[in-house]
Amino acid sequence: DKPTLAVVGATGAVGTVMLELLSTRQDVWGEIRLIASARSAGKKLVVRGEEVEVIALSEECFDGVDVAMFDVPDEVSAHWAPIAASKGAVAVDNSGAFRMDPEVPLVVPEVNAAAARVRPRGIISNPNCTTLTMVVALGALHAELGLKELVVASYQAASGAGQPGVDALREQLGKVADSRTLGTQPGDVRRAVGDFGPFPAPLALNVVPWAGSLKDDGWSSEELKVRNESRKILGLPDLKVHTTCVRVPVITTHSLAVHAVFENEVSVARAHEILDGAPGVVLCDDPENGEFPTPADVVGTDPTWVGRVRRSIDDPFALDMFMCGDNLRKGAALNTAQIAEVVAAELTERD
Ligand code: 2RA
Repeated sequence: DKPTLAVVGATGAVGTVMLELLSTRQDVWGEIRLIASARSAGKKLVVRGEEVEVIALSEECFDGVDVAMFDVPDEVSAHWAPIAASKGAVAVDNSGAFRMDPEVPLVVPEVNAAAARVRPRGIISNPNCTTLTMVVALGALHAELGLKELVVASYQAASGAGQPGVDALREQLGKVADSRTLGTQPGDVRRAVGDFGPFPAPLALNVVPWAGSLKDDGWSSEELKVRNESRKILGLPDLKVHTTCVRVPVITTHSLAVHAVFENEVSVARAHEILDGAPGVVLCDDPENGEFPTPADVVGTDPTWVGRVRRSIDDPFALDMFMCGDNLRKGAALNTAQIAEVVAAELTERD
């Protein structure tokens, strides 16, 4: 029998993309159960071309479930993923609740699929979307060249802050679109926009060097996630990572400028060869013809797009690159679906 899948958080921004993916990817699932908060129970959503009624989250929801995906806030996952696991399901969690737990693998199937098999708590974590924007391409380069150090600046889309982020950006853009003068005087955009939504400054006509919450020594939680999660996924606990996370007025698709230092001398030709052959990566690097990834072109696609590959002028061991990935797809729903499929294959093989 095909395994039973539960989607917890089916009505959210990532949940919506998840239903679309489950309807278009190879169908490895028997029953798909849709679960959300009591507020959304009774709603009917379409998955695999059929209407399915959403049920309210409860312990009984997990009866007979083989794999339970969680696309919910950290505190909801922290409470419910262990309950799903105690009822025999493998929980695949897209929140930050378990990512750095040494007993929970943090999995990107193209990089460390085997790690999904060792899950003492019955939970597998899906990385943060910003980490996911670069780690597939970096994993491929690391396997050949040995990664030593990363310097990263992110250009993160509004939907990383959920639907309220998207709503806020659209509203702000509406308020500034018709002006011929906004953006020329200090504070004029701030005053015109009024409400910043989930961001600490206006996002329209602006960039905001902040994502997440304040941690020790001035670092943001997002910057620490990029560092710690990259180390865990790549199996490089001592990797040096320097990150600045920035929000930009893009709806969906995160971008990253990456300076990567390797153990071995690098060349653009070798990097192109590696990236071109890497599963889940699209090399788009022909600046002479204006070809490089941009969020507006990448949004809605599955792979990590890499362009502007250059060898550092001052370090023959370092590459500079620009990467883009849809933060709701590979950055969230797609990677979760891929992990769940790895588990489904394992369960089916075991039967
Ligand atoms: C963001 N990475 O873009 C976060 C969401 N998980 O805000």
